[in-house]
Amino acid sequence: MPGTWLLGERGAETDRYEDTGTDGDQRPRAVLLGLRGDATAEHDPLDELERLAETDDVAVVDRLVQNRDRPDPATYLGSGKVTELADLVRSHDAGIVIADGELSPAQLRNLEDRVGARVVDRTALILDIFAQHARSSEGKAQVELAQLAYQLPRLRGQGAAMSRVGGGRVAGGAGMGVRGPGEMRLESERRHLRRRMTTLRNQLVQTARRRQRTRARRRRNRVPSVAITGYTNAGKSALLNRLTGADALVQDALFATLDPTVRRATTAEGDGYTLTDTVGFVRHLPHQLVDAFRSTLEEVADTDLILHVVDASAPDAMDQVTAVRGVLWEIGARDRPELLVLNKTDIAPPEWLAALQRAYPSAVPVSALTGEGIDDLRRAISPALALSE
Ligand SMILES: Nc1nc2c(ncn2[C@@H]2O[C@H](COP(=O)(O)OP(=O)(O)OP(=O)(O)O)[C@@H](O)[C@H]2O)c(=O)[nH]1
Ligand SMILES: [Mg+2]
Repeated sequence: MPGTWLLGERGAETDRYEDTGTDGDQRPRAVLLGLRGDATAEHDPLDELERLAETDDVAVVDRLVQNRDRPDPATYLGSGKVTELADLVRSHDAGIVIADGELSPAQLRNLEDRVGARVVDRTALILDIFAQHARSSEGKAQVELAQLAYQLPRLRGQGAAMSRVGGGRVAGGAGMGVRGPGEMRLESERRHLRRRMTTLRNQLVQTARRRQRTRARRRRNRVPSVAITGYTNAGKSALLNRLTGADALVQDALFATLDPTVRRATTAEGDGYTLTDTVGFVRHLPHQLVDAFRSTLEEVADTDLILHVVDASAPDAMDQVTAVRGVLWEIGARDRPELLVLNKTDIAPPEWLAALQRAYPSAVPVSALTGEGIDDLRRAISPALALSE
């Protein structure tokens, strides 16, 4: 059952979040929490967090934002705001607080204790969505590995009253020889997790090797490869379907696609190439996921051409482009030729589309939904592929 183990100690024994819903809506209720260093920012970062929460079947009942540059090291929020948050949680009868960032183990723990609700950070939320959407055994193993990497420093040693020794500090000397049962328990849990992580890594290495062999074979046969990449929900799978007649899952949800799909496609001149649809990116993609999905992502880094799909109807489309390029950089794909595709022209406000075209003059506008611009895209793909020879 996915989604059970990432929520820290309090989530370990329940399936998913506990149900705190009242009346018709059975979904767990959450208050979103964010810090804003730059109050003048054009779009509210909590909008994206809300979409992530909805994708994970959580009802958002309120938001709390504090203006400060840096999180409080102990409680993330300043202490006055913590009280405000606790009141808000109580008045909405919310069972969860979702924070827009990655909280340290101590911040999570302190905030939970002071607020009286489970505190989930953005990283845990994204990991949970991935767990819900993983289908293949490789995808499941990758997600589990990422979840364990997240969980390892956050273990608390269940059942025992832990001395307030933060994770990893036991070896510092102070507590030597006076370890209580909680610490023993904690160490055995850590050992268990590490063993499982090793098993998963070994399993993933095997799959990665298989994948490398397939790629090498295609290269020998001189079949060019194109990878579709882009921000989550940009329309990557819809574009794959439009270009190849595939029936990949298209959904108005974040991270609908996790497992790569490879299809044969043909250029305007009739030359064959492979087109791969794969996992989408997001701002601050958790590093545990980047690590665990490295072999999937390397498939992108290893292609002849990257089709970078942009949702032209998103108010923050340019930021999304920057975020995607950041991940491409991180996975070693920075020197790959990139063709930008401005998707959803059917619903993008014309002035946004015009601004994007000014910013990215060689980008091709299309609508994967209506098919508009797809022929132009086909025509643009062949020279881009030829360039990469
Ligand atoms: N109006 C409009 N909607 C589109 C277009 N292309 C995709 N969509 C919609 O956008 C949503 C996301 O499409 P997907 O193809 O699943 O997006 P994706 O990039 O594969 O998303 P993930 O796999 O979740 O990262 C769906 O609701 C699609 O119907 C388009 O050209 N126009
Ligand atoms: Mg998809």
